[in-house]
Parts: sequence; C-alpha cells; structure tokens
Amino acid sequence: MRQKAKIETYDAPAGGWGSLNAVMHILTQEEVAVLGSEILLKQNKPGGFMCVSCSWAKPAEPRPFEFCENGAKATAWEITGKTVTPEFFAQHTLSELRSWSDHQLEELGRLTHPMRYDPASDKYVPVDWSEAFREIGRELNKLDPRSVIMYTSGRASLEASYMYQLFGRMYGTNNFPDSSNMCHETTSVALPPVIGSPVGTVLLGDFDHTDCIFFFGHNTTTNAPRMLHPLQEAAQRGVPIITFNPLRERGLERFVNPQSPVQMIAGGTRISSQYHQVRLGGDAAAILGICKWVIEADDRASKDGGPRLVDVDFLVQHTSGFDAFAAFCRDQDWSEIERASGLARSAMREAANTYMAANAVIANYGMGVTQHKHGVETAKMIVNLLLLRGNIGKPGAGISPIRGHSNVQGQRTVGISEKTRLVPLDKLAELYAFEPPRWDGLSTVDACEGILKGDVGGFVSLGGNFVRAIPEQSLMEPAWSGLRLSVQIATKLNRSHIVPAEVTYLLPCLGRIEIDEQQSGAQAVSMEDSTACIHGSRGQRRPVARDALSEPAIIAGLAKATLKPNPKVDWDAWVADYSRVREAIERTYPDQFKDYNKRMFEPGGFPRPLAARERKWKTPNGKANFTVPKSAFAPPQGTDGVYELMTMRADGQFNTTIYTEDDRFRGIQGSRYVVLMNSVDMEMDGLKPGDTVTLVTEAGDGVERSLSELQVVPYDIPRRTIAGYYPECNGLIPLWHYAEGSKVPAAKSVPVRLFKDVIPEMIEGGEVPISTG
Ligand SMILES: Nc1nc2c(c(=O)[nH]1)N[C@H]1C(S)=C(S)[C@@H](COP(=O)(O)OP(=O)(O)OC[C@H]3O[C@@H](n4cnc5c(=O)[nH]c(N)nc54)[C@H](O)[C@@H]3O)O[C@H]1N2
Ligand SMILES: Nc1nc2c(c(=O)[nH]1)N[C@H]1C(S)=C(S)[C@@H](COP(=O)(O)OP(=O)(O)OC[C@H]3O[C@@H](n4cnc5c(=O)[nH]c(N)nc54)[C@H](O)[C@@H]3O)O[C@H]1N2
Ligand SMILES: [Mo]
Repeated sequence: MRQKAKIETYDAPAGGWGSLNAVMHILTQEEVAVLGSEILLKQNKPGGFMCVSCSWAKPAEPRPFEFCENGAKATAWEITGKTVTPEFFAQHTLSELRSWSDHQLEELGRLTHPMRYDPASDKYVPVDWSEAFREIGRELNKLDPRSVIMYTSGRASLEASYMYQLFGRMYGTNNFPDSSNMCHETTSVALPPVIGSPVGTVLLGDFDHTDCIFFFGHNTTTNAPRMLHPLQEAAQRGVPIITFNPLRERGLERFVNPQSPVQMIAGGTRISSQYHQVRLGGDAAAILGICKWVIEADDRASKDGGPRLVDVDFLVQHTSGFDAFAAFCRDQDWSEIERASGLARSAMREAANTYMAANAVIANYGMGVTQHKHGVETAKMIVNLLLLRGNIGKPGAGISPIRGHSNVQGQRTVGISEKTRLVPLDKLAELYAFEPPRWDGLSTVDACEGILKGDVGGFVSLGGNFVRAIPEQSLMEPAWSGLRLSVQIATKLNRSHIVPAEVTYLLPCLGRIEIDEQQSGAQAVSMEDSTACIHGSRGQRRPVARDALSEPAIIAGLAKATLKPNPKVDWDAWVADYSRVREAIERTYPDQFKDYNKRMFEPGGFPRPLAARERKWKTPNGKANFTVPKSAFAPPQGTDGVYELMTMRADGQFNTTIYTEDDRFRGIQGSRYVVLMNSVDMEMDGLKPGDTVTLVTEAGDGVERSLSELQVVPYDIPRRTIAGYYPECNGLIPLWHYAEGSKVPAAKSVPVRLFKDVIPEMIEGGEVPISTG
C-alpha cells in the first residue's frame, strides 16, 4: 500500500517564508547546514559556481543571495555529506535495490568508487580506474560503433561535452541523444526554418524593456524560480503577464521575494495579470484566436485609414508568408477555435488587446508546449504571433524557450547532437585529422527503439537517468539486459545504474560545485544559459568522494583506452588544463566563442552572437517565415471515457531526482502517487477525494500499460484532463507517442482510461471500470 497524500489548499504566495523553511530543511537533511549556507552565497555569482539546477540567466549584478529555494535544494543535494561506498554495495544486490524508490536511491549520497557489476553475486564490486578504462575500451572495440549510444544529460559542462562528442566521433558514432531529445528538441526543430536560430533571442536585460510578457506551459515558480525576480520587477512596473496553462498554478499567481523584508510582510506581487486555462494541447488554437483578432482589427484599421495594428514595415522588410497566414486566420471559424483552445473568444480578445497595446513583447514557453504531439507547430505559432508586430530582434521583445538543464543548450552548441547537419564535421575532420561518421545518429526515441529491437550493443551515459526519464518503462527495463555494455558516469545512484547490461560499470564523477584539482591547478568549467550567455564556474567545495574523477578526466581515460593515439588530440594536456579544451572549442567555433578564455568570467556571461537578435535571418529564404498551421485543431479530447493525462514536475524534485514527496505550491504532501482531476469529472465517475484509481493507457497496440493506487485529488483543471507526476507515470507513455518532427515524447497528453481501485478480495476480477464518458 502506498502512503496517503495530505492535501491542503496552498493559499500563501510563492516564495516568502515557505521558501526559507524549505531551504533550511534540505540543508539539515543533507547534513551540510553551516558549510552549505556559505557555499550558497557563491551560487550564480561571477567567480563563483553556476547552479546545477535550472538554466535561467544569471544577472551581471547579482543579488546578495542569487539562488532560489530549488537551487539551494540542488546544491545541498550535490554537496551532501552522505556517501554510497563499496561497503554499501557489498551488502545489497541490484535486485534488492530495484525495489527502492528514486528518492531512497539518490538519498544514499555521493558515489565514491568505480564499480563493476558482478552477475554471479548480482552486486557491484570495486574496480581500479585503470582496469575499468581498459576493459571498457576493449568492450567498445568489440562493438560496432553504430550500435553504441552515447547519451548526455544536460548538466555536463561545455568542456566535458566537447570532449565527449569528439571521443564518440573518433570512435565512429553519431549516436548522441541528449536529455534535450525529451525536452526542447521541439524548439530546436521548430525555430531554425522560421527565424534561423535554434535557440531563443531574449536576453535578461530585455525584461527591463518589455511591456508585455506571455507564458505558455511553464511552471516558473518551481522550475526556474530566479526568473520570478525579473517578472516581479516587470509586474511592479505594470507590465501585463499573460499566462496560458490548463492547470491553475498557484506559483504563477503571486510571488513574495524571500530576500525582501518589506514584501515578506506585505504579501507579495501578483505575477499573472491574465490566466487562461487553455485546453491541454490547445495553445496553437488559442494563439490562432489571438492572431485572428489582431488581423481582423488591422483589417478594420486599414479600411478606416487608422493606425495599423501589425508592423507593416517589419512584415515587408523581414518576413515571408504573412498574406497566406492572415488569410488562414480570417477563414477560421470562432466556434472551432473555441473548441480546440478551450477558451472563450472574449478571453482571446482580451489577450489580443493587451498584445496590440504593447510595443515590445516577450513570449516564454516550456514543456507544456514542447511535449505535445503538435509541439513543433505550436512553437511556430508563437513565432507567428510575435512576427505580426515585429516582436523579434528589438529591445524588450523576443522568443524565450525556457530550457531545462543548466547546460543543455550549450551541449548542442558544442556538438552533442545526433543530427550531422548541426555539427561542423568538416572542421572536426580538419582539426583532428580523422574521418568522422557522416550518417545521422539516433535520437532518444530512436535509441529506445533500437534497444527494444536488439540493435544496440552498448550504452554510455554522461549523467542522467535514462531508463527512468524515457517513456515505456515496462518494456525498456527488461530490454536493458540485452545490451552487452552499460557505462554510467554519475554523481548519485539512480535506477539506470541498477538495471544492468552483461557488462556494467558505474563510474563516480565530481560535481560542478566541487574543487576540480588538475595538474595546472584548480579548474573552472563553463556553461550556456537559456539566453545563450556563457558563464565560467568554479568549484567551491572539497570533493566528498576522494576516488571520484572529473568528467573530463573520465572521458579522456575512456578515449585513451579506446582510440588509437592521435597526435592532434592530447587528451592528457586537455585534462591538465581545461583552458586548452576551451581553445579547441574556439578553434572549432571561432565566431561563437571568440576570446573564450578571456571572456568566460564576464559578469552576466558573454552572449553568443545570434543573427536573429540582429534581425538577420539564417533561413533558406533569408526571411523570418510565417507558417500556416496544419493541426491547430486537435480532435476533441476525453471522448468515450478517455482522459488526457499530463505528466509534470512537483516542487520537491529535479527531474528524476526526488528531494521530498511534497509539492508545496499545489498543496500536496507526503505522496507523489496522485492524480489531479476536475471535481465534476470526479462526481460523474463516483470518486471521492482520497479514493484511489488505476490508469490504463488507451493505445490500441496490444501493450498493457497501467499504474495503480493513485490517489485522486480534486483540482482546478479542465474537464477530461488529469495530471500526474513524472517519472512515476512514465510507464504509461507509449514510445511511439511523440511530437511530430522532433520526436520529443508527448508526455503532456497521454490518453488513458481510469478505473476505481477496489480491494481485490472484495470483488472478483479486480477493478471496476467507471470511466464511461
Ligand atoms: N526545481 C526544478 N527545476 C527544474 C526542473 C525540475 O524538475 N525541478 N527540471 C528542469 C528541466 S530539465 C526542465 S525541461 C524544466 C521544465 O519546466 P516546465 O516547462 O515548467 O515543466 P513541467 O513541470 O513539466 O510543467 C509544465 C507546465 O506546463 C503545463 N502544461 C501542460 N500541458 C500544457 C498545455 O497543453 N498547454 C499549456 N499552456 N500548459 C501546459 C503544466 O500545467 C505545467 O505547469 O525545468 C527545469 N528546472
Ligand atoms: N513523463 C515525463 N518524462 C519526462 C519529462 C516529463 O516532463 N514527463 N521531462 C523530460 C525532460 S524535460 C528531461 S530534461 C529528461 C531528464 O532526463 P535526465 O537528464 O536523464 O535525468 P535527470 O533526472 O536530470 O538525471 C539525474 C541524474 O544525473 C546524475 N547527475 C547529476 N549531476 C551530475 C553531474 O554533474 N555529472 C554526472 N555525470 N551525472 C550527474 C545523477 O546520478 C542523477 O541521478 O526527462 C524527460 N522525461
Ligand atoms: Mo528538460
């Protein structure tokens, strides 16, 4: 039986005293109280270390405490005094550990020693680094490089990521799926053809000049809390913030800056001035509605000779496809738009009026856009909206996809990509005198398909928790035993480490907050934030695990053991002094990383040059392009008793890392096995708060995917939409259920049926279906 969740309405603002309490709690839990709090003062400051949590921009003039509640949790979690040692592994088989929860596994602390799996005892046993490298090198050389996956989670530095991709390509593979393949790959696919940049165009300073902010599908308070500071400042200036989210997120309503004594007493600032509870996956239709209002208002202005409501000069000079898009908008029927968006036309008019009154508009978005079947198209609709009034490439305006991991954007910048067209292969070939593979590699979903088919021989993981983050767990975990080799480079124990292949290694690495001593002294690393600014980061704390190596040292060790010596790549020299790696990155990308070593500690980071910011469009036709949506009108959801399930993050987690079982702002405590549900649906289905249900995926492919004992929680969410937590619900997502074009798993809309749980002894046949439509 699972623990019951305690449900309490959270009606305090986000931030405030609750945040301070949560920070104190995690510091104590992780046994880092005194030291931790000193280290927190260096978080996200020039010369200090860059937070290991989210990728939000770091200001040039930081606040005294430039960290948030969740950043503090992430720091405490990494510099914990707890360790998981060879003695621990001697006492536990992997079969036993597989019954532990995600929280229990990571809560054990930092991995201290390289380990090899011993199938006979079903345990990890200690191994020397040199032996581990040698054996992994030998195994890799026995495998076809095409059958080897080299996964990266978005935390590794630019230096480590560059070395990793070079190692992989010299070995012979382009199979570089990244956590981005489950995240903002939708953005990376959507934006290049329309604005010629795969990343956002907004800089932190733009928030000082904007006069309207849109938010689509991002839970900012929990997932990029430092962003609340510029938002709060903007809100105090009277800037409207228009939020689109099916779920009423408490944290997007009011915020108290825990660093401001006055606000702590006064009760904070409103964040969202309009809150539109759009239908799940209905954003493209909602934006279409807004665009239709703008275009029709402009048609009237044009007819009456009044001031135009679209930016005519910008449209003429910079864009292509406006006429077709405008015609499409005029043609659409309001009743269809209302049905598909779940919003009244008056709500869309309200948003359109605010949009038209603003001179500079920023549009932010997160996983509520990217993790949908039509996510690519929705991201393009956001661009359409911005282009109408020239809101890209001017101060205070732009598109702002809010990336997840702290360096996920940067990894793509330095060559972690399965798509060869995004990687300067010729340059790599020229610099290092080798012939890189020219075929496109496997994305995350492709890699999973390959593993299921038995085509994959080896899996190397630079961080992350692949088996837990992907869809289709019930098929994927058993398939893992078909792999010959699994190499896991990690800081903390997680599920991916205890699902073994034939040959399995667990290699402990230093975290970013730790002092990384190499031959030339303590090393710094760097990362790219969500606004394409590069920051240096210096470790601050002596490593807890004395046998752990840095990521660059581990990659170099693997590379030297696997590859034939190449006089053009001196792996040892790179490890001795990471500034040499940065020189190599600069040689590979001279425009992007000019004077890299000199500029990496510039306050606020140094911005990479992005043509779209200057209104130069690196698209095939040299213009910013409007797109006519093909699928803005998703079929009606929730018919025939099917619900649409979104899987999301709680306040007490970082992805698969579960700090606590609580979701403070949503008022849920003590359990993550819950389903948030509209109270009318509950009534129709005869459910009371606290009843438990089983979800069964409606896929029609013969695979059974279900999850039981989920406690029902009434919530302010649209009818026929339910919400549960990632990663607990991941087994419900079919592998083939992903965003068209980007293959990002459509984790935000999984069709499921809902059955009330009954105690099995009481009724024969187990469960009683109650979801009848
Ligand atoms: N503390 C903390 N910080 C994190 C993370 C973490 O786990 N914990 N994870 C990091 C990572 S890797 C990422 S990618 C980001 C993720 O940050 P988010 O993008 O905020 O991700 P989710 O928590 O999955 O929440 C998505 C939000 O989208 C809404 N939503 C769902 N479907 C729709 C829809 O159809 N339309 C609209 N408009 N909204 C919708 C949900 O209600 C929810 O509020 O955060 C990063 N930062
Ligand atoms: N259903 C559903 N599934 C999702 C999502 C969703 O919203 N819903 N979100 C998706 C998204 S946006 C993402 S980004 C992915 C995340 O997928 P991943 O990035 O693969 O997963 P994480 O949970 O971030 O990885 C945590 C592990 O990273 C390791 N680690 C931490 N720090 C370091 C370090 O410095 N170096 C190394 N080598 N290892 C380290 C630790 O061992 C820790 O256990 O999940 C995706 N999956
Ligand atoms: Mo992410």
